[in-house]
Amino acid sequence: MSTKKILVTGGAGFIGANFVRYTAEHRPEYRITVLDALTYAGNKDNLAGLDGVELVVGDVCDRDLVDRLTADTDVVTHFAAESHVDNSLYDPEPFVRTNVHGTFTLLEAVRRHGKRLHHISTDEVFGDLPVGSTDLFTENSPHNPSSPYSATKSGSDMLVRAWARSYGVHATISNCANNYGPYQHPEKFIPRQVTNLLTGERPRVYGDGTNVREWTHVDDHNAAVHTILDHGTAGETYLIGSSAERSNREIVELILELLGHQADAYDHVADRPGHDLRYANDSSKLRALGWRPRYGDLRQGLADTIAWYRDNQPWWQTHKTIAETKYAEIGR
Ligand code: NAD
Ligand code: TDX
Repeated sequence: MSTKKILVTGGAGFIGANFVRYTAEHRPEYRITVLDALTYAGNKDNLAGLDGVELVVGDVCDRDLVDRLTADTDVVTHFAAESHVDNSLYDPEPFVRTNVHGTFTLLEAVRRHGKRLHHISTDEVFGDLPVGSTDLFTENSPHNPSSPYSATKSGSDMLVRAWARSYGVHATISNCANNYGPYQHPEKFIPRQVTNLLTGERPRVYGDGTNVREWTHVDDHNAAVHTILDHGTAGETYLIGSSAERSNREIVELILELLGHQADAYDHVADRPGHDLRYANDSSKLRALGWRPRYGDLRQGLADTIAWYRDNQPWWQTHKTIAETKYAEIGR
């Protein structure tokens, strides 16, 4: 087995840390270095118990640091981002900096050193689809972002496409739908509702709750990233999605049921400005490379996720208190 070095930006966040854990378990040929600024969303405890993983605390916009780490790796997977739509509406500046300038910094480093890059993105770059339709996003859907978050992720995707085409950078992009699983920050929808119930509060649903999301387990997302690293074509984009579409109301009702509450024991709060209606991906291009979601049963995946939050209150309690203070300021 020949060893390969992999640099994981944002590897102390939700999806990145799960990627590191998945890679350590399933792909022992990789030697892993994490570059993470440990913002409010990053937590070195997410990597606890992993021997041999090097954590470099630093900024993806730091040209010299990124250059040095890129020179010393074979592959870069780029997860680092500001990732929460509500935060982007409140304070967009860090989104422009990290998501756009950070991706630019990394692209210039992989260009200088001729390294392989996989860029992690979101289906939010395509805007939204009507609720009730069967339309799906494809790799050829035009970008039509709604929020500062999705606009800056769209900008980062465009930079990657341009660097691949004009400079021949060996880069691929994936756009995944909503993820769920362990280590997700309690500011996000599913962990917020689960931790509300675990602390005696009621779930809070924006608007009428008819907005639809396609939920993919984080391990399925990360397995897809490895499929693209192994079999993807440079310059190509791949959509990742489980086909498990649910309205926000359906998700909250399922969480309530799994935690033994009445299905209607939740509150509606003010809607998110510009709230995207529905996301759903056609992932047939990725499936042609051999990827399939393993968590076909959303109910079981959610039950496992709820159990993880129940067992790990010290991990989320402080994050939750801070997140709820921010939500109180914006009335949601
Ligand atoms: P997250 O907010 O949980 O983690 C982001 C990580 O990036 C944190 O560890 C943070 O410390 C780090 N980071 C932020 N700014 C940085 C900087 N300037 N330099 C270095 N590190 C920095 O996010 P996540 O949910 O794990 O998302 C990871 C990636 O996946 C993002 O690119 C996001 O756009 C994308 N994505 C997320 C979802 C989802 O449902 N969460 C779905 C599709 C795509
Ligand atoms: O308390 C809440 N109540 C509520 O109804 C919160 C936090 C959210 N919502 C709604 C808004 C969305 O319709 O739930 C849905 C999911 O919300 P988020 O978890 O904030 O996710 P979303 O805005 O869909 O974006 C997520 O998926 C795509 C990630 O945060 C992004 O990083 C990813 O790119």
